[in-house]
Amino acid sequence: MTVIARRAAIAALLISVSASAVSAEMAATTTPPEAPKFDAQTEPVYVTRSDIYEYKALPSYSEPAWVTAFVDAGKLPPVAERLPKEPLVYKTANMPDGPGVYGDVMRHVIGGRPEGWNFWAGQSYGWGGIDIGLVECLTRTGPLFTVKAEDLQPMPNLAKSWEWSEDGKTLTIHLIEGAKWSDGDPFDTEDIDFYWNDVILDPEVTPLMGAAEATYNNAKLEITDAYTFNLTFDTAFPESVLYNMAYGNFCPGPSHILKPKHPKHGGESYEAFQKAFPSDMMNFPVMGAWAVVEHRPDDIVVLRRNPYYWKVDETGQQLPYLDEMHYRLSTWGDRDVQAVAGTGDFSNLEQAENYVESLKKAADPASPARLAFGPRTIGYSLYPNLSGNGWGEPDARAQAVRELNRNLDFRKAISYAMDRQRLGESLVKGPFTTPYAGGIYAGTPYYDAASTAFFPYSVDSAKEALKAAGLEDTDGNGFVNLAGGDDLNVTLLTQSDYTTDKNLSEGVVAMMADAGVKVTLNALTGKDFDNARDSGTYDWIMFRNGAELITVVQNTSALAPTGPTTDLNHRANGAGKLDLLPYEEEMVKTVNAFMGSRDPAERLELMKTYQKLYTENLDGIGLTAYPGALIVNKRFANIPAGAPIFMYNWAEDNIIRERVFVPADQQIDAELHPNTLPGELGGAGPVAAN
Ligand code: BQZ
Repeated sequence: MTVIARRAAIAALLISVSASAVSAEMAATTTPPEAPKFDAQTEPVYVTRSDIYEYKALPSYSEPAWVTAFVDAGKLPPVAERLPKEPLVYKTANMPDGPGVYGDVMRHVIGGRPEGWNFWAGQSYGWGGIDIGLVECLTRTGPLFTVKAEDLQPMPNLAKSWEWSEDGKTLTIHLIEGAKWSDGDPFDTEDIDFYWNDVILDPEVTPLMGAAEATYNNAKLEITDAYTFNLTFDTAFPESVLYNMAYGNFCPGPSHILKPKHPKHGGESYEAFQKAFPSDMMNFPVMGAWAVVEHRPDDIVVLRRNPYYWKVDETGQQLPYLDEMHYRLSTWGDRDVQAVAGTGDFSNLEQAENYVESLKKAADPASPARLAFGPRTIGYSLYPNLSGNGWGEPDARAQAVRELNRNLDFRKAISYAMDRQRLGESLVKGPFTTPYAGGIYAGTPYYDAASTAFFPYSVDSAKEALKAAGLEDTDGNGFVNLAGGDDLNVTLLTQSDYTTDKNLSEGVVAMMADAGVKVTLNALTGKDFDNARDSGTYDWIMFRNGAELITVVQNTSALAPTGPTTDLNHRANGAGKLDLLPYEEEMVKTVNAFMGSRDPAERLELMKTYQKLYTENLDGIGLTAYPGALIVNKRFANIPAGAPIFMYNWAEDNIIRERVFVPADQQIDAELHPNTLPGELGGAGPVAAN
């Protein structure tokens, strides 16, 4: 060998040695970087739940004058007969602007589309607050952002009160008495019985939200009388179950309408049951403040006040104050644009790409809208599908990816490959975004930095981790190969309705390519995305996290695969089997212990254990977190200070829309069906008094 060749060989050896010496170690995990300071612009006024409302009879009640015309025409009973014995009474002292006046409309803009009204058989109403307003639930959690820590419990709603037995294994629930559906039919335990036996417990029926059968700890339900029922549990005091009776989970439907269409009660089939109330069928009975009276596809959904709504203010005015509600059927991005322009009235500013423009517009004193940032509770994670036993029926390629997903070194490679700072800045520059390790969000009650493992950006470490997972680029084309020689090819499921989801996903594709892994996007819209997510037909998914990683007490069972369908990225296969990894078994034990504990100190420790398990094992790969901003038109009154766009629920629930009003001198003339009420189910829509 010539001298030159020898020197070259030595140099190459030195480089390879130094390279392998340099990359022999993956970068050590750290705690997450300090988030740039970003104070929420407004703080809530902290109160107890009973400061907000109570249930009691008032000496007299009133209604909009145009509704009295229906009573005078014999089309409606007097308002006192339309209300429960003890209506839910919102307290004046908790109303930022006091009792309101009737009239006007809130004009929402949304990116979803209503499929039909059978929420209980899985039909979407299009999100954006439609379902939150139409389906009321046993308890309520949205407004809990204003509740003092020492009183933090779900708020009563259709369930007026509850108590536990001595041994904590029986929960007795008392419904509000005398409330009625928007068509006048009584709300009572007939509705509970149908919801429990013919929705929750019927394996052929899948509600739109919530892994119901696992959120009630396999409880047994027993009806006692028209307004009382018991739930009995195997374990004592599973208090988290009351959180899982809020929006999305225990929101009974109108059994007098649903039951006849259910196959167990004479209905034709499960498919016919699901499709029995199509989105062009008007006046579907609700417990919510407004009912649907018009739906112009891809244009607008219009709702009119529910004359039987079971809530009042302390002066006896039946709520809501607003007579009409609009949902303009557009895009989520357009919701921001219209809210700052004043052609729409509300937006959860959650797509960081729109922040600068929205802030600029809202900063103008003449701006029609108020914009207020809240805490950093919007965050995205990349979740590998962790099922190895067939959830989502993977083909050979997908199965090979899942085997890798179940390998911690492979998940470490993904995490090391993520330049989270750059991902965040690709959405918006400035103090908004912060690298997010995954798991419980920083700045929230159960977060503990010392229990949070953060894998810093390091392409070398990513490559080292891939090698440790048995993956190398054997054909030199820049992408690692599977044993059979093919390039590893991963699909990333992302929601195409949101610019943010697509931008982050494209960032992930580029960064994984730098690390040597080929990723291709599968961008789906709305229900298709939700269906792919829930059926497990994906390798990796880009997901905007749920409430459980913010408050921990909401949807707690979703923190781990505590049941066959509770977890986002690991659900049971067709045979109902969950092939949990050892750390997942530990997470399940920890979450179940948390749900069974009533000791605050113990609960804090359990969540430190959970956070360690989650972030050290990369159950999800956190990417970026940032604050959302609530944009509401300035004409609305009674908007609570510090309302986050998302915490225990979305702002459509948090701001308590039924007690929002517009002062008489600021009302606009935007009602499309003034002085009308919802008509008969299936009828042409709103009806006039005469
Ligand atoms: C808020 C929310 C109210 C669903 C939906 C949508 C669905 C998901 C999620 C959000 C929209 C808005 O979120 O983005 O700001 O108005 O409706 O429900 O993303 O695709 O399935 O979980 O809530």
